[in-house]
Amino acid sequence: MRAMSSNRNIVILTGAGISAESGLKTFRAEDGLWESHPVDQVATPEGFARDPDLVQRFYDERRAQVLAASPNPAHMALGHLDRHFAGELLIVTQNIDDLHERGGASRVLHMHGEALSAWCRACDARHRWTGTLREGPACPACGEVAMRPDIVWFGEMPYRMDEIFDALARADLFVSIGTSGAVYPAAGFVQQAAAHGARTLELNLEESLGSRNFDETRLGPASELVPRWVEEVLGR
Ligand code: BV8
Repeated sequence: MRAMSSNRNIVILTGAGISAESGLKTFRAEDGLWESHPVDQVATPEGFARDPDLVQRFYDERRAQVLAASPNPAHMALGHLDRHFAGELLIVTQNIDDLHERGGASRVLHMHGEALSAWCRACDARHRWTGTLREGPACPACGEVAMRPDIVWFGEMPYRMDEIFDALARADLFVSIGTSGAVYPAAGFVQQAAAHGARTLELNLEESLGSRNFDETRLGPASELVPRWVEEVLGR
């Protein structure tokens, strides 16, 4: 198989596992996020319609945790890659935290939205938001009280899918880091990249639902695997 350092166009998909060592909960661990709040209660439009206060509080809590968290060596390594890799690079993240950006990466696409963003359903404006939404603040743009978390819930269309599909079609390397492969369409990206000839690599703590779809799977914590892989790609 060709050397890691010969790749010129890399797409990286990250999931909750890359932020686990920053202290942010994953979803499907036994003590995971969905453990205390079933998905359909807090991560669907129906759940929000049924009990907006519960959902606003759930994401107010996640927003505060994101602000209190710090990037770990995996985020820092991807930031280093972003600054030094001469080829094309796109980090598609399922995560709603901003740890990739705080780790120094800039070519980041949040396909499931962002905890630090509020979306006004009256005028469609989006605002950087570090406070709470449970009190029903007025939209800074239109003054209406109609703001929701800027998060893609189950049943909603992920953001910027065209850009993602285009990047997958052009990639010569697809790397999945810290995701269980449980949720679509993200879980299908590995097959799309492979169908266009990309090499596929999975870096994860344990076997995932999609491991059989990868050319290579390396098991271990992201904070160890990612810095090592970045050195390989940069040919160090
Ligand atoms: C949609 C935001 C239409 C909320 C999330 C087939 C095709 C298309 C859709 C579907 C389909 N079948 C079913 C569907 C519907 C649904 C779906 O997939 N359901 C599942 C349950 C079957 N999908 C949707 O509704 C999506 N929308 O389909 O629109 C469409 C169709 C096609 C094309 C375009 C549009 C919208 C889904 C988005 C939901 N929102 N997040 C929030 O954050 O609160 S999902 C949420 O769970 C995450 O964002 C992530 O995407 C997903 C999976 O989580 P992971 O990140 O993988 O985390 P998890 O805990 O599961 O795993 C962690 C992994 O890390 C583990 O493997 C663990 O071993 C590892 N790990 C742990 N520690 C470490 C580690 N690895 C390394 N180091 C460590 N230290």
